[in-house]
Amino acid sequence: SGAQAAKVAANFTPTKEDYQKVYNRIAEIIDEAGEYDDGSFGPVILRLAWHASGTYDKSTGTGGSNYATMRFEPESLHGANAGLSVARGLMEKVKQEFSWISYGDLWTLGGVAAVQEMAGPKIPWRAGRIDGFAEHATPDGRLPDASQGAPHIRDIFYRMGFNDQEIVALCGAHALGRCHSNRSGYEGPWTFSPTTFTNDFYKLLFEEKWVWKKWSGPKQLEDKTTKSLMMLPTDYVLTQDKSFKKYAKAYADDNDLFFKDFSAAFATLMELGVPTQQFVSSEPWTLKTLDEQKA
Ligand code: ZEM
Repeated sequence: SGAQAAKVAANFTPTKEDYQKVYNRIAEIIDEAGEYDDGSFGPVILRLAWHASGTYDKSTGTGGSNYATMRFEPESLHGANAGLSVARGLMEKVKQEFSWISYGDLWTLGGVAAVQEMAGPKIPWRAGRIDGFAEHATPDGRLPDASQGAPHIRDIFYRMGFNDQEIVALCGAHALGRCHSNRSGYEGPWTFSPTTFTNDFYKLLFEEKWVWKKWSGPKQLEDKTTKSLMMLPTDYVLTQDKSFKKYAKAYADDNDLFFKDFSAAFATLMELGVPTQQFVSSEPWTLKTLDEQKA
């Protein structure tokens, strides 16, 4: 009966295997991008997970991934979130199939799936976020502004609780995806393989000569050799600031170190704003890629 079904649903306690099923569905959708960008929804799904988490303010305990407040206006309309309706729409399809999952868990699991399916490091992940309300939405200005310098980058990421090493590691995500002039105003990809997770972002920063692009758009750099790649002012700062440069160089020289440090910092990012007692397991889970499950 209907009442019985409702009772079963209410008593349903998802296990690691249930979250693996959600992961698998997201992984399939990532590859169903057709003509969209470079044939992958991975980068934009990753960016949703980052913007859902990067609003955290450790001094007030507000923001972060717990309540998935980007579902609400005005946060959904913040300039920094332009274009992320694409990713939220994709995640909504998954939510229709797995209605028991919270939006915060769904979006952060999307970030994990995007990194792993694009050949990145394994990201330990825990379930337990709950859906919040519009009143939990965060004010505009909590996410980084790409036109700014080192002091701004530090203000934003120190507010989340990160240090210089973690900042530089996290920014390596710009190996993936691209800028869209109709979203941020910036244009172009950072690397030649925008759907494969590598340390190429750092390598290119040091190996290419970067010059200011001559155009009517916002100030960005282009590589002098092919003029087909880009760097944001905030990306270039990672080679100019002494402390940032030390880590960027280390990641350019050592892909394993980058993978290890990115994984740790990204796992932390995904948990910002989630009270520890909410997590359903004390030990994080490592979910399998689609490829690993084929074996
Ligand atoms: Zn990004 N990012 N980001 N970023 N980002 C863009 C795209 C992507 C900054 C930023 O302003 C921009 C991190 C850090 C920082 C991704 C992941 C992560 C774009 C282009 C901009 C302007 C948006 C567009 O036009 O579509 C700044 C200033 C950052 C720090 C200083 C961190 C940390 C990330 C994850 C860990 C990803 C995957 C994209 C590509 C999105 C896509 O649609 O292809």
